Amino acid sequence: MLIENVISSAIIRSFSEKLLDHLKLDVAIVGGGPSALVAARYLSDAGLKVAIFERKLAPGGGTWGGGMLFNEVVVQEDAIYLLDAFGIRHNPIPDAPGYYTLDSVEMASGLIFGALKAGAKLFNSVSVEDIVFKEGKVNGLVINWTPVERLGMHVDPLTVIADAVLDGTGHPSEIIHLATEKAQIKLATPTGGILGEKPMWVDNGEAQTVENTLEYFPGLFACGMSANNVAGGYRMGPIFGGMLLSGHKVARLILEKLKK
Ligand code: 48F
Repeated sequence: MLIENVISSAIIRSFSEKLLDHLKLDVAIVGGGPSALVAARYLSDAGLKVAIFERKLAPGGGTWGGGMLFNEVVVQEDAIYLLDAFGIRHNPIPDAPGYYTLDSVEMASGLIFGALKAGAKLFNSVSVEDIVFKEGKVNGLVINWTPVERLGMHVDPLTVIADAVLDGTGHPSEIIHLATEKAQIKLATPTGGILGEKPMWVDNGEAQTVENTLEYFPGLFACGMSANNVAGGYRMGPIFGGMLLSGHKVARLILEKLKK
């Protein structure tokens, strides 16, 4: 076989095997932002079959650009153990004990690498456009290529099935939106609906990100800014401890739910 054919057939075969092997999952994660990447790592470490579906070509969500494109972010003391677990370096801020700066590109790439090394699979340039909803339960995701979505091509999607679905889509909470609008799900919030994100209040937002990380409907969990949007939490800008802790918390919640 010519090398040109070897390369093409090897890529097509190994991608197809990967996708086929992940059509039935323990946990289907939507979005490859920081909270979801931490969740993916700990769920995979526990032996679960996990895949992340990320709309963009590059996963990492809102981590790459730091604050206003100054590519540094801040993490506080209580989440430093997670940076250490991923091997991501950090520097203490001299006049703010308990707070650290780190390179946002190292954080993004470190979280991605850590999740993949733990065994999670990542399907990038794939958009989740709907949920599978059968007999009152969220059973999986409806996926399509992002270029198909972006170009508005009339192409039917495919599906993946999962015991748990995690909405890690950040500020818009896209999957929980879909679930409330299309399946008329009542969420575990005071109104049964999405309360909507509040403006910036850093320390409050950081604490609420973790508190709001919950199972909002049987089989449907939210982490990170998605959880804050669902439960009406404050935003916090380029401090990421809450995101990392939210990812670790949701992994524990899902493991407890699936009892694996
Ligand atoms: O928003 P994002 O980074 O998620 P997060 O873990 O972290 C939030 C912070 O980055 C930042 C912040 C911290 O102060 O406020 O915003 O909550 O990443 C969400 C990812 O989900 C992808 C999107 O491209 C991004 O990479 N995404 C969103 N909707 C879909 C999706 C979808 N329908 N299908 C696939 N991916």
